[in-house]
Amino acid sequence: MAVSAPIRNRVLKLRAALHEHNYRYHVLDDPVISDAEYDRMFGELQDLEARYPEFISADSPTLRAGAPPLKQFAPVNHKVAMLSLSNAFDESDVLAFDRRIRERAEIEEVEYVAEPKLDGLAVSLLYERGVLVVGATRGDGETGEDVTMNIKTIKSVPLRLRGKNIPEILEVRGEVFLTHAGFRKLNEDQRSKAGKLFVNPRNAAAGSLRQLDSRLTAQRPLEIFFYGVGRVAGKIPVTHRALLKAFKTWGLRVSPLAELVVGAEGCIEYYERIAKIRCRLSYDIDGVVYKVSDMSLQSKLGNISRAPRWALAHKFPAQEESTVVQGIEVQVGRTGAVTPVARLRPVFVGGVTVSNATLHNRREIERLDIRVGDTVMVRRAGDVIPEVVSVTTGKRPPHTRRFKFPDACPVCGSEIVYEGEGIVARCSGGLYCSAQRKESIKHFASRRAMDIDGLGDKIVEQLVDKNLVQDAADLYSLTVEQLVGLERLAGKSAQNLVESLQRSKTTKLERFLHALGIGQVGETTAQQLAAHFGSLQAIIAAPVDDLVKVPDIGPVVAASIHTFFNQPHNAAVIQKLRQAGVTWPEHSTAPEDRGLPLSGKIFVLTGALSSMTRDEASRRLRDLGAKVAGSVSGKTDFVVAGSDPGSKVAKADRLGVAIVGESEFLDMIAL
Ligand code: D41
Repeated sequence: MAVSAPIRNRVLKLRAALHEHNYRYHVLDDPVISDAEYDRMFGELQDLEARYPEFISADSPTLRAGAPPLKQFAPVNHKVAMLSLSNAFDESDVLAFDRRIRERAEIEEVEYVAEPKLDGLAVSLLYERGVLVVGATRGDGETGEDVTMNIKTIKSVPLRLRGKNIPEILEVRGEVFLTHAGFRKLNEDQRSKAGKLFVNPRNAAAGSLRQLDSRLTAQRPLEIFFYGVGRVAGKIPVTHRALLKAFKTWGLRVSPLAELVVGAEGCIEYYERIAKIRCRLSYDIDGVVYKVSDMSLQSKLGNISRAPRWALAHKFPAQEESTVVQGIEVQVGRTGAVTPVARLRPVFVGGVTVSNATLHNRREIERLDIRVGDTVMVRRAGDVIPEVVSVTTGKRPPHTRRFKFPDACPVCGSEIVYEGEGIVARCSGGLYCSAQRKESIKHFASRRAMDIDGLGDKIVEQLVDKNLVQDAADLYSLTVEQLVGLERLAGKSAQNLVESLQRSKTTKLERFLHALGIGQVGETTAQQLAAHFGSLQAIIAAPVDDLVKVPDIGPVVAASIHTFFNQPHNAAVIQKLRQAGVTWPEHSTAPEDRGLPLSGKIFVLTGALSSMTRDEASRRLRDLGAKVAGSVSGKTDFVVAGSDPGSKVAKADRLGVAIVGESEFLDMIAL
């Protein structure tokens, strides 16, 4: 008995401290101790609870490590039903929603809280006197499953609420989800254990939450945002907006993107704004939700069937749809990479009609075991290339055959060689392969390279097939007479093409470099090379040691550039282009020598800025003499972190690179 008082005090102290640090980390995003210190305190508490079981409690942070497995989940009756949301698919649905509310309430203008609609799982958490007692899934809205042990492993879930004015009984609702990074990490772990891979973050979150062994759930990086209440005994604020504020003070995480908007117009403006940043968020959302903020108006409006009249989910175009594989082919790219593609029955997904999807590589084909005739899920998110995420094997027709990756290039017949642990297939034909020649000429002519107006893909293909051009330089000796014979080129457009070829000869060094199609050198690297060296001669002459001084250029890219300029046939094509009259202004000194305020400084931008786009921020920085790199390295001087930044901040932190927020950044560019 004599020992127990100091031990009890220590246990309580550790628990209180761990709760506090957890809140600072997950809700305020402002930790004051290191992860290692946290782990040490956590370990000490675990140890004490194991030795003195009388001090174990239902709100102990140690419960986050999980508990021994259950046989099954117990059912939980939702005393206040978990309603669903009515959906809107276009503006007219939003206008009708707002009109109905104005008419029923007889008011001019309605205030809504708008927030992103997370693509996760709805859950309900019951707090009694501030302590988490039950966590349940939504189920059918009436009855869910008791997943309390699993919910307790989610680090951003408070096991005990903090602050003042906490209702005696408070049931809160929220969405459990995984970030993209968390999803990737989970699948990597699964792969290394030869476990089952999840098709998307939502399925992975669902699988993790419905784990009978909560010690496994504890390993999964689940997160939560809270957005509403169920049963309440006690007082809560009278507007939804104030409720979300109270949530935050109680330690319940809410979406940082939630905001008050006015009328249908405010809703639609919000929708468009979120749609623009959707692809930059670190988690999946499938729309936005509008909720009447005034809670007395909410109760006046009531429900229609299973959905409240005062809330609306305004959906984004689906990013995943199902369709049927009509064929599987391989394509040969500019650098010889052989990529399998699925030809699909056209399907509307992510706002466009998709009829081809990449299958990435041989390993992906093996993983999916995709076959002609299969029903598949296709995904198109943001501006990324559509891809096949999964095969619905249950719908596979009889007599399908496994796809066999070819051994020879389907275009030139050269042997296919494998790189990168046998995953990346490459045609060994080089410029003997007409597919590679066609692609490199298309790239040369493209808008962001030499910008040759009127030289479409179909024309390039004919020029190569008819042997009128062998390489990009041959384009400049084409005559109107040669061109008029081609399909899609009547007299006038042949004339126009010759003129635009002439026009393209006066260009910029960065465009020319980009057009050459040097391995690993995209538009940004081309710009950085041009800015750093000022002339083509200087770049050709630069040893690898000088090339790596350019932002974003590491040893691999430097070696690729160096090798490119040392190939006799590349040197010959460059000479032929210059003789044909391709020219650009050259600087003898690089711009960084001009003594601008941020000369020589290397910046990396991450996350969204509220005052300007990233492009605009880059331009402002360049105007001030700074360089803007795409990835963080030891050479980086500053990382500018906007909202919802990515892994770059963590990397900067690791490398000791200065991280500045938006206001600091604005100060820097206002110099
Ligand atoms: O982010 C979400 N997925 C989300 C779901 C949200 N932000 N708000 C929601 N609000 C509600 C009401 C208005 C009914 C409280 C919801 C959901 N419901 C919901 N999630 C799954 C079913 C219903």
